[in-house]
Amino acid sequence: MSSRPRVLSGIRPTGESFQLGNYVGAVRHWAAMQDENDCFFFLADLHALTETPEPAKLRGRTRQAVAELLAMGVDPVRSTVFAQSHVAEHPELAWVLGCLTGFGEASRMTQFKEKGGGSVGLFYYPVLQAADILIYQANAVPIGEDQRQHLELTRDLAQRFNARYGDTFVLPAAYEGRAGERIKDLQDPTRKMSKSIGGTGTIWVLDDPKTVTKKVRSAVTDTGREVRVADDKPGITNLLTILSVCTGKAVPELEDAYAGKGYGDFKADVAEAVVELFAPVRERYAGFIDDPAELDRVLAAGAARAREVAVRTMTTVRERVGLLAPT
Ligand code: AQP
Repeated sequence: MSSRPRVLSGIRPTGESFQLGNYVGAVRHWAAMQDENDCFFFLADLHALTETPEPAKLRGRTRQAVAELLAMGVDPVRSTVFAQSHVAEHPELAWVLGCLTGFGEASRMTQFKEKGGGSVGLFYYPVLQAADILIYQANAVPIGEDQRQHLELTRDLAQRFNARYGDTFVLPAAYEGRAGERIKDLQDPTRKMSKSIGGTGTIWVLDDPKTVTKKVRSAVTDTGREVRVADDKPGITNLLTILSVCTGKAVPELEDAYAGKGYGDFKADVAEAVVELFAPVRERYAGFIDDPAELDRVLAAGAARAREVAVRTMTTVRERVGLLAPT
């Protein structure tokens, strides 16, 4: 077994492709943490089902998502890359954990409340998420602020299980060292850029250069002319964050560089920086997507590796909770 800390993270294969925010907030960090950690990265297709996507679309999108992850630097040799639904132990453990979750406890999850209710699947989402993490005995989970409550629930459930049935699960911590940049929608910079919103406010990782340029140029800006971060300038603040991430330059340095210049020049540079950032991703993607058999092989190999760990954990869980072993 690897002595490196085990890190687990997932992403839903929803939308047209991944968007700039997914890259900035998640996948670029995944790519960077592969040497020092034993990484398990999965496509959360079971979680995507809460939105009841078109079946053919979900299937196609899941394979496409693998190609995108590889194009963005996820390496299936160093990391275990798989589809959640290929490891049946995830929903199996979720059931066991659900039996330890209070109805009131699950009802308090703010993400569920924010979505205004919905299916039982959506209600169960955080419990499945806890199973995703605990089944691999993950030490750390790179999460955004919005996922903190779900990680707390995961730790509570692990502790509850361990106290009742004996030490079984590692308690996962939030992965430290992940920058917290949130990318906002270009058309409504008060909300986050999101796959499910789409439209001209979302930059897809696979957008061609012309489309990127058009979207950035028509991004909502604020009154005034100054290129600087401010609470009353959410549009410009967002574009500064994007430029900073793409160029590696700190925001104050960029504010200085654009002092006295108008929004036009600034937006042109932001567009160019995003195009440059994703040009190699688009190129690599074209190579990967042309070979679906290879993508399926990547998923099959990843699922086999993931299953090894998941089956081991689930065998212990079954025994501890008193399920009679099949003969
Ligand atoms: N705008 C964003 N800025 C920074 N990080 C972001 N993430 C998503 N949007 C931004 C991060 O990407 C990962 C994706 O997780 P997900 O696809 O499982 O769900 P999500 O967070 O709900 O992402 P989307 O794009 O908004 O998808 P939909 O529209 O389908 O819900 C997470 O690590 C998230 O923090």
